[in-house]
Amino acid sequence: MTTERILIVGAGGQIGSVLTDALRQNYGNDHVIASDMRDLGAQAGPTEVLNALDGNALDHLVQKWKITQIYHLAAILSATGEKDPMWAWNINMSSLFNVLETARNRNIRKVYYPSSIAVFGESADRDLTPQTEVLIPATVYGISKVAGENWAHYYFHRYGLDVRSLRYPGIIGYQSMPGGGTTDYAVDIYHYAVRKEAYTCFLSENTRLPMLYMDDAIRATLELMDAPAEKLTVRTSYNLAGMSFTPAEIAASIQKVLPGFQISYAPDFRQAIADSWPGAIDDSAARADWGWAPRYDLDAMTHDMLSHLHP
Ligand code: AKB
Repeated sequence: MTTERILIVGAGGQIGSVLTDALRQNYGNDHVIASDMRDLGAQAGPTEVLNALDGNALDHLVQKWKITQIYHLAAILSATGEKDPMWAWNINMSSLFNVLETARNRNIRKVYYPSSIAVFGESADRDLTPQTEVLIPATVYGISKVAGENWAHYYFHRYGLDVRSLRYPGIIGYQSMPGGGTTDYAVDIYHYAVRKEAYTCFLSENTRLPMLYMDDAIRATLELMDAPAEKLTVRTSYNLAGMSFTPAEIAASIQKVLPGFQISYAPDFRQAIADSWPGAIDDSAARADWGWAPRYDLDAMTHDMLSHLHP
């Protein structure tokens, strides 16, 4: 019987909702408390309404549920953040500080904080971005993740707080919809395909970006959090890779299963964000330190997505 009690902040989001189910399977429904800004409704385990900007409310929940681990998934993503940079910065940083300070004060055992490929930008190697790279992001989201990674590193070295982090690429899953990212097209496209609708992509056809299937993303997160602390050599955030593809390549993968599927291109402001990101990243540190290996390539993902979404 586990003594762990896990609080998920942002459990209503694309990754948070799937991670909640996975953690409940591992730890038991009552050991995982799902919190979000909005009411999550009836679930298999406890839920709470939490505004992550309210540090006192967070501290109260941690005491109420005798929390031992926090997964902090609430954030404003790349595309939404560009519409109001100061608002996005405030939400992303204030919520992180609330989590880090509560964790430090309440002797939380482990914290999970996702970073992103959005930390990379100007002067990064686009072809296979190394773990240790110059970080000059083009978005406020990326800036907040660079800062967040460094605060995670600081809390680990200064206070011994065991914060762990992954630089997620675009995450694609059938279980939930993304909200406000530049990689969202790669989820939307499957929903259009199963409805037999043509899809107009907001990125140009040859825009290559790193992506990861949801099953792999969840497994990576759980494996990192389960890894022995002494194995972890990266205390900012680990590069994490699965596959890389362009909109034209994902469309071709869908057309192998649904030959009538059609795509056209109308790049908008998100093109500039995508152009600032790498096409592929080098995750050899994650592979060496805690045995990371993705299981899904593009066609395997397409098969799984379409078989789950098919009406
Ligand atoms: C986004 O597109 O903003 C996110 C990310 C890559 O972090 N999906």
